[in-house]
Amino acid sequence: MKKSPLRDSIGFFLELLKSKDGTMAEEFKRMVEEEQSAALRIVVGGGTGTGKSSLTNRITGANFPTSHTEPCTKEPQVFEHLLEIAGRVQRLSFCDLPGFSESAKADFGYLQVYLERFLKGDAALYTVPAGTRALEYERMYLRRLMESAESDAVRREIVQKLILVMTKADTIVVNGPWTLTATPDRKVVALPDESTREVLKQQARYAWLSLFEPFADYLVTRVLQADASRSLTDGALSVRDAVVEYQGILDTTTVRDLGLRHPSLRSSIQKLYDRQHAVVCSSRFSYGLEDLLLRIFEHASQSAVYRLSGLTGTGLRCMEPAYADGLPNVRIADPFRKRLVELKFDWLENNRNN
Ligand SMILES: Nc1nc2c(ncn2[C@@H]2O[C@H](COP(=O)(O)OP(=O)(O)OP(=O)(O)O)[C@@H](O)[C@H]2O)c(=O)[nH]1
Ligand SMILES: [Mg+2]
Repeated sequence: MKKSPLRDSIGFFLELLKSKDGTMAEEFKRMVEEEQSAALRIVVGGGTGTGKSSLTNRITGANFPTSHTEPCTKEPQVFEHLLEIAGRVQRLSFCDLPGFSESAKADFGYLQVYLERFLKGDAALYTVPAGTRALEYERMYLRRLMESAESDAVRREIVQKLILVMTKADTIVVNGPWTLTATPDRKVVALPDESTREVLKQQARYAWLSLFEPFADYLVTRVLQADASRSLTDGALSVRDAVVEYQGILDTTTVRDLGLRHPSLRSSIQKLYDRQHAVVCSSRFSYGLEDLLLRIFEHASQSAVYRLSGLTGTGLRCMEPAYADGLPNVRIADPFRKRLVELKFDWLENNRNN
């Protein structure tokens, strides 16, 4: 996506808002329109079989081939998708890459493809499946990718674009199965139970640290806090023009200490820490996909969060009843009678007018 001052600087955005000059307002309008019409370029990389093509298909409606058994995607494949959010259309261009760990020869060939595509993209997803703690190969591939970058500036750019995605969350079941429940508009959503949610969160942190720790020097995590207008610097934490930023890796002790020193920033500091986790999702259960989109938007453009504050109702949170009926290892909660029912969707039909 083309760089624009709006994209680069929230300070500039705020200045424009303050301006009473009509030409500035026109300029602002033009830039917003330009940004809205540009496609966000999202690149999806990771090991073979981690679910990259399935994720791309589920989010965009593409129909890329997937395989239960063998390495499948051999060339980058792009699908452009129009997402309607809060009455506006956002163009999303997803580039699904071949997976690494297929063979040493293939992996070597894909390295240049990864480097080129990651640099062209606005956000680069790096997928690892839930439940995996053997992450050395993922780390090594990332290290190779960084080594093949031509300069420190390029390495920094790659790290800034990376979003770690933990796929196949539905395969994690701790104490009880996932629960399917119906929404008022007769769709179905899947939710993990408390223990599964907690384990997924811990796995998301573990995977994120495993992948990002070697590149901590390049890492900058940012969130917006509209009322944080006063600049400050406290070690690795800084605030400027409503952007709260942390350089490097946050731990829980630092989160607590910073929160005590800067109470007005406490929730932003917690958000920064939450960003330092993989985004947990499941294509099969349509779980976590809106969170992933929001993370992509925030990553790619600070200003985007203003126009995307209404990012719900994309349909990505829900499944069609007929599809959900075929899912294994789930139980169903009847939201109307507040009880668990058997794995059938007749009740959905029976309760259509409730
Ligand atoms: N349980 C579960 N399985 C999934 C999910 N997403 C993908 N899979 C399965 O994982 C396998 C691999 O999926 P693909 O989408 O082909 O994986 P890929 O990363 O594109 O693989 P390559 O093209 O070889 O790199 C298939 O059997 C999918 O059905 C998910 O969210 N949950
Ligand atoms: Mg694939």
